[in-house]
Amino acid sequence: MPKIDLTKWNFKVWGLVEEEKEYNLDEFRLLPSTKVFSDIHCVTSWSKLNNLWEGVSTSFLKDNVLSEAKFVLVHAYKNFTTNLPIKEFFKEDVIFATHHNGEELSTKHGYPLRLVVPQLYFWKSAKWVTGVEFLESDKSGFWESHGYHNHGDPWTEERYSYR
Ligand SMILES: Nc1nc2c(c(=O)[nH]1)N[C@H]1C(S)=C(S)[C@@H](COP(=O)(O)O)O[C@H]1N2
Ligand SMILES: [Mo]
Repeated sequence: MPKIDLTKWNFKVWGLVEEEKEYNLDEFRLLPSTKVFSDIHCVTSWSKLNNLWEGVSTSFLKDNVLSEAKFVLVHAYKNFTTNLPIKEFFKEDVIFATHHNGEELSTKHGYPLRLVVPQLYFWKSAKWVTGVEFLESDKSGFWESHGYHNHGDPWTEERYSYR
């Protein structure tokens, strides 16, 4: 688990955007919050149903994104990254979560902020998120460049890249 100094915590938005942005924790907490009820599917084959996530919808970034942007690379502490098509990133249930089942995230599960992408395998749900980069062409994230599937749809079992 990363040691995070909350006074220096920053959420950055860069790449194909009209304006690069940075939010400190107080600024991020002022963004409109929402709740999402969803399931977790892990590539190693467990699922955890009925999770209530609370946080900020990815849609708050939409107006700032240039039309050339087609992919998103999500960045987290310790250089963890994960990639997804912009369409998946802006699906309605995708949120930057601060709370799970009514409680603030624990450090182990991504405090102070994690992404939750319920329609894809859980490795795409980056914990300890530090920002998002908008890209024209796809760029593999950490697990995606170590043998996991680039897309990761649990319903068609897109687990590994050799598929
Ligand atoms: N920053 C970061 N996020 C991450 C990971 C990681 O190693 N680092 N692992 C991913 C994987 S493989 C899974 S299964 C889930 C686990 O989330 P949990 O610890 O809340 O169950 O986090 C995902 N997000
Ligand atoms: Mo995982």
